Amino acid sequence: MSKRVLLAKPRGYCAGVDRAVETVERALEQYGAPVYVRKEIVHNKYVVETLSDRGAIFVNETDEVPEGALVVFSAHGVSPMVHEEAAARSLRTIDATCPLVTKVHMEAKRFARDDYDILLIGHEGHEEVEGTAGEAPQHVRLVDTAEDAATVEVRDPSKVVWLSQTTLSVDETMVRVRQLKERFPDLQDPPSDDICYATSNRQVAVKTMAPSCDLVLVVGSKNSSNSVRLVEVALQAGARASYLIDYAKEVDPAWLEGVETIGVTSGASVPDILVMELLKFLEARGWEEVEEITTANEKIAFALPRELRKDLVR
Ligand code: 10G
Ligand code: SF4
Repeated sequence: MSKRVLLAKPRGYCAGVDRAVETVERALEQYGAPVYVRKEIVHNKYVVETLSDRGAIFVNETDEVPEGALVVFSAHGVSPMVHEEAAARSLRTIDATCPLVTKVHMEAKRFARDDYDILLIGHEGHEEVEGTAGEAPQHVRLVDTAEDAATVEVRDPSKVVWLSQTTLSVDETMVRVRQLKERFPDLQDPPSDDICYATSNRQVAVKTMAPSCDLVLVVGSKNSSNSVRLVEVALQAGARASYLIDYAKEVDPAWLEGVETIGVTSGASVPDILVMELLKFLEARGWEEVEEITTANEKIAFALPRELRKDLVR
């Protein structure tokens, strides 16, 4: 049996996550603990635990933050109401919303101003969707399931646009759009792709390797939309099995029985140290050969939030 690992590239941290995690780290250095963070800065257990150990306090809502304290908003974005609530409590805020999420917020605002109905494709209850919808609650209709697409109502079918969450399955989103366009032939496309480069690049990489894999292991947390999508994409693209794990120790030995080729990748919120630990775990069990499958080289990086940069001494 020839055991080998195919390692997807790109995988792991995207530019928005890198910036958000560094924002909390630098805020801790600059202002000292505690630094409050509204919601998980990114949807990764290890990241949240590590930052908590260093003095970050994760809360669900701004009313849990003491008056006048410092709070960081997560990479997934917040609605204007959250900014207002923070201002009402005189909180100092640093907004770590990814600029690519902000771009979608701007689109929502612009189309709402032009009085469009906005069909927002995304997962109900996800923080990003709540933030984007909050920009124009009177104009946004959420489309999550096929049933939503079949039943959603609009005021004027000639003035409708679709936007989306940034971390969806590219293929499934297109299915949803086609479904919507059958009902609303004039449905306008977003001015540019809302599903971001990192989400789509990670899906392309996993799609490329999945047909050769008996098993695809995706490192990522259960509440991480883009990580969960990678498992689905792996299975759709022909992997015989695929699982999402936070840590190498979660690999069930039964998954490895009769397996030769294992694909490994990770979600956009996952530090590469967790992938390296998984490779070590697999190496100890005979999977010593690792081949990287590169489908794109990512060079994008974002500057830290302005509110933080102004205080940093370099
Ligand atoms: O994939 P989701 O949106 O659940 O988030 P994540 O924290 O696991 O990954 C990074 C993506 C974002 C910050 C949303 S734009
Ligand atoms: Fe930004 Fe995309 Fe990363 Fe979300 S997944 S933080 S939109 S780069």
